[in-house]
Amino acid sequence: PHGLQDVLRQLGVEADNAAYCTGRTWGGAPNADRRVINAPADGQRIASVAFATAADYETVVQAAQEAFKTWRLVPAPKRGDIVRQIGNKLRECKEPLGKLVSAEMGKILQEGLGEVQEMIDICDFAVGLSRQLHGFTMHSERPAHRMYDQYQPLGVVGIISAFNFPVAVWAWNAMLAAVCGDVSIWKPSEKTPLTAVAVQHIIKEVLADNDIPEGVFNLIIGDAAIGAAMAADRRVPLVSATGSTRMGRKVGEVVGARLGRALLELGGNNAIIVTKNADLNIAIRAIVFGAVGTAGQRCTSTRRVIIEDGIFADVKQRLLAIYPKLPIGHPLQAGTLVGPLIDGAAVAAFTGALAKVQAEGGTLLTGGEVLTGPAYAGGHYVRPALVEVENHYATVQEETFAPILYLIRYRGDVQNAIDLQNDVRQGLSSSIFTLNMREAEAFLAASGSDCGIANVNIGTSGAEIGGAFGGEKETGGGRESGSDAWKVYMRRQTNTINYSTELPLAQGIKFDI
Ligand code: UN1
Repeated sequence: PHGLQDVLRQLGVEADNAAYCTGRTWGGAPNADRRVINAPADGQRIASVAFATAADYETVVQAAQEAFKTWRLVPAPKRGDIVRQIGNKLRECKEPLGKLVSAEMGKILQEGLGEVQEMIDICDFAVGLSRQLHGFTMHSERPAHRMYDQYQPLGVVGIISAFNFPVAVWAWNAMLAAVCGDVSIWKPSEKTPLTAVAVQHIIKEVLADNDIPEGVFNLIIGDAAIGAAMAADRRVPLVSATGSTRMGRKVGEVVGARLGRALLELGGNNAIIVTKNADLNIAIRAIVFGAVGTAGQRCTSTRRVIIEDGIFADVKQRLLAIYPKLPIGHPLQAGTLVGPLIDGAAVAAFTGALAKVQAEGGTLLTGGEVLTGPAYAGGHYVRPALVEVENHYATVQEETFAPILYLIRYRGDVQNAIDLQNDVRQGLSSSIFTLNMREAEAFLAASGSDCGIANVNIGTSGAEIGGAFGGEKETGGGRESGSDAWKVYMRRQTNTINYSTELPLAQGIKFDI
């Protein structure tokens, strides 16, 4: 159905032997545990994938370490040229890869294509970066001395990615790591390994064309045990993990215990503030895309809308006019805006959160049904829910990875809205809709939003790759993608060079021998 077998063929993925890891092509150990990947849209089998063992992990790390020895010496702009070729291949494969993302993850085709575009964009960004990677120069206090700092490749970077952005978030990490002279080991979500296999085939071709060892980009498909091994492994100086706060806390603790670096991009509880000075036409568009786009499964999805009392009823009515008409259906079907959730557990989390929030006093305004019937057979479809709540409810304080939007009222000054928006444990993305300059600046001030992303008249989701991406508090503190996020992928070194015939000591210390 939907030509998926053609898509797999175009991408070089064998439906019954989809496996790939490391430096050497790997079809899966003969006794490998094989998992069947079913489409979240209709339960149809897409392919089966071999899972790696602890021994496979060892092979992968060794291939990565070996490749690092040569890759770190390749001039950065030449590394950038490899990334440029990967970006070009992704341009050629945008259509089938976007379709596979959509089929395997369940996001609508437009968003699947958007995700591949995000990969292409980060490739372009990384190519430019490969001629930069700047350090500073400083003036030495000593005569005929020179000081500067330089950034050197770090080593093996472990990348643990989540199902919801099965390929883009890997690209943010792997492409920056590559131009920085690092090699990477990718452990994709066990829910979405096929897109990873497809991407690895693309990479493999580029590496072969350029005589670069395959170990520069490694893929290992496995379960949480592989992620745990990576977190504990001193040969992996940086582990970048995207996913739930629960997962990230474990990774962060284990990496921290060995004083390694962890780049964590975890849960959000993102809010949009709507003041009486908002342009409601654009605010409503942003709220709906943020809340129901990707069926509420982005870490940047809008979970809360904090609305000024005087316009609360109006905003609620406008949302109530849209929600019941949202086209929910197969993600590859033209016209669909809301696809399925990833699996049955996600549906259970959705219904569980709705039951709990109502028990706490929340009012379900619309939606919340689990959809059944022929159009939804075999899939994990729900109707996005709108719930009127108070911010302090335990359920509202949690991130539920599903399309539930909480409407919250604020009274008085915009600072009251900002305080509510900050009053959660997570700190990823936030926005305010207002045409009033004082309100906008209050939101961006030191006493404003405490999130890693704070937008004005733009929703919480759909960030461009050029900015640093990540958040504070339980979101984990890491920054990926644009701006100077590359620095975490390199080791920093301060160099002082003496070209005089004397050895003056710093701080004017006399030490005559
Ligand atoms: C994620 O959900 O993990 O800003 C990443 C956005 C996308 C990336 C989301 N560019 O919504």
